[in-house]
Amino acid sequence: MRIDILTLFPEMCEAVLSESIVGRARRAGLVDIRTHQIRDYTEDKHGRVDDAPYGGGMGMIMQPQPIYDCFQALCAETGDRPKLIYLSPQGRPLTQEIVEARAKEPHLALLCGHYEGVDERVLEEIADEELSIGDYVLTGGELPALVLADALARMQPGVLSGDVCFTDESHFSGLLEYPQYTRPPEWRGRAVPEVLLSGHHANIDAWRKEQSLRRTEEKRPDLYEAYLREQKS
Ligand code: 4FD
Repeated sequence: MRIDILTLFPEMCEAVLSESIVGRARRAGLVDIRTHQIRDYTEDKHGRVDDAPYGGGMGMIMQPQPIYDCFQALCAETGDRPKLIYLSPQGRPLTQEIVEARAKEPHLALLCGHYEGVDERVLEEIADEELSIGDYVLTGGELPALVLADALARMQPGVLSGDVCFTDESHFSGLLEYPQYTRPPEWRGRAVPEVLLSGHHANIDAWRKEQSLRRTEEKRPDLYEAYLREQKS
């Protein structure tokens, strides 16, 4: 899949997207993620992309023209019209379900707002969806866009190695992960649970399922209730 990020901070995005699993996936051609500097499209002779809000009030608002022209240039270059997702605190809360649905799209564009937001008219004109990564406010939409791009990239075929493949996540679906251990078998007086060293795979699976249930009940009673309801139906 291809993801185009429209931002005032492409270097911040590139820094994150060049590292680790996403960086490797990009270099391997498993996902095509590109960043675009919105400021390159301003028609203002001083390079401005923001202005004071009509009606008064705090802060600055991103003007519609540079964002619109940046998106039009992208459409012209690729010869298609990707779905554009605007990251904002007012968006629909992002979930793994949304990630898995959008990961099937061949091409997405992500718009990162800054200052106190974006002129409403350009959103009406080009935004297909508004998503939020949680109920808190950040200085810009870059971190939310990077969160979404990472979550989308790891769903692409070949990005995760076979033994940590995302299909494992649906194993006890709707429950939290069970605790994991590696060597050494004893550390600071703490032993690895004996069943994990037993080689008895049925017992290990049963222990992990029980741990997932107990942790979900303890840490996320909302998910636990949903899981129980799902089991009954
Ligand atoms: N919770 C999120 C997204 C963006 C953001 C911004 C309007 C502020 C948090 C539009 C106001 C964008 C989120 C930039 N903060 N800040 O997903």
